Amino acid sequence: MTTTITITGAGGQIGYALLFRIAAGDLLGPDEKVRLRLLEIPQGIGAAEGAALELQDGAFGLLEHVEVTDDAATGFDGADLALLVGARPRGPGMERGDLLAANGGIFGPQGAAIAANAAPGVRVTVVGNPANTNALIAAASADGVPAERFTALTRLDENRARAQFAQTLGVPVATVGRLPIWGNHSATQFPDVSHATVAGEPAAEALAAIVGDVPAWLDETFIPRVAKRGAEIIRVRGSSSVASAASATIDHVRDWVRGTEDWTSAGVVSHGEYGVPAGLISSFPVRAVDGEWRVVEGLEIGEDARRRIDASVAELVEERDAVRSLGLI
Ligand code: NAX
Repeated sequence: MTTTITITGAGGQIGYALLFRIAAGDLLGPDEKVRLRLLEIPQGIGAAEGAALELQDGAFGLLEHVEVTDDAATGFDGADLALLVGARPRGPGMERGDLLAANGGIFGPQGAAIAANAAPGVRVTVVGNPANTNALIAAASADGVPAERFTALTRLDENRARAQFAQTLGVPVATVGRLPIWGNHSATQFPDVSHATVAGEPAAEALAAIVGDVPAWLDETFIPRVAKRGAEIIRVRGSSSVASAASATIDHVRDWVRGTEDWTSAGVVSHGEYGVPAGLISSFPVRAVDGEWRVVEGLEIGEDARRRIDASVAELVEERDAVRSLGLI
C-alpha cells in the first residue's frame, strides 16, 4: 500500500525535520510506502524543491514519489494525510484579529481544497498556529468532510509535560502516562497531572513526597514551565522548536492511524464533553480507536482543574467568535 501525505509549509523548518522522518518510515512503519506532496507558497518553493532533492539523495526505500507545488488542488490531490504546517506568523505590531484574519486566508481555502481533492478518508493535522482555530476554520470550509477529521497538534505540549514530570520524579519518561493537555495550544493550556501514572500506577503520592506542596508546584513551577516551554526554547536556542515539534507531529499522526494503548492528547472537535462548547477544536485526553480519536470520558475534574480548563476554553471561544465575526467560519 502507498499513503499519500501532503505537507504544507514543507520548505520551512518543521517541514524539513518532518520530511526525513516520514521518508524513513517513522510515521507509518517499515512496510508502508509514501507519496509526498509538498505544498508551499511561491517564496517557499525553492526551499521545498531543495528538500525534495535531498529526499531523493536519501535513497529512501519507502519513498515512492515527491511532488512540489504551490497549487492547493494539486497539493491535496488524493491526500490520505494532510499536515498543515505552513501558517502566517505574527508580525511586528500585528493584533490578534489581524493574525486570525491572515490565517483564515490560508486555512479556509486549504480546507476547501482538501474537501475537493483529498482522499475520502483524509485525516488532517494542523500544526501552524493558532493551531486550534486554524483547524476550526479549515474544518468549516471543508464541505462534506466530517469535522472529526480535523485535529490540532497539542502532542508537543503533552510530550513536554511528560518529560518535565518524569524529570521531577526521577523516572524514565516512557513510564509516565495519563498526563493530558486540555484546551488551547497557547499559554492558557492546562497540562493535567491529576490522573498521572508511573508504570501504570497512580503517581500522586510519589509527586507529593517529592515536591511537598503540590498546588504551589503546579502553579509556580510545572504549569508555567510547560506552557512557556516554547519561549524557553526560543531564548536558549535562538529559534523556535522544530525537531521536537516534528517529532510530536509524527507521534500524533502515527497514534491516530495505528491506535493508542493508553491516553494521549489531541485538539479534536468537541461534542460538548466536559462542558466544552460543541464545535470548538479543543485539546482533550483522547484514545485512538479504529482510526478515530475518542475523548476519554467520565474523568473526575477537580475545582482547580475546572477553573484552568474553563480559562483555556474561554480563549478558544473568543478566537471562534473573532473568526466568526470576520466571516471566516
Ligand atoms: P517556518 O517559517 O520555518 O515555515 C513555515 C513555512 O510555511 C514557510 O516555508 C512558508 O513559506 C510556508 N507557508 C506560509 N504560508 C503558506 C501557505 N499558505 N501554504 C503553504 N505554505 C505556506 O515555520 P516553522 O518553524 O516550520 O513553524 C510552522 C508553524 O508551526 C508555525 O505556525 C508555528 O507557530 C507552528 N508551531 C506549532 C506547534 C504546535 O505544537 N502546534 C509547535 C511548533 C511551532 O511553533
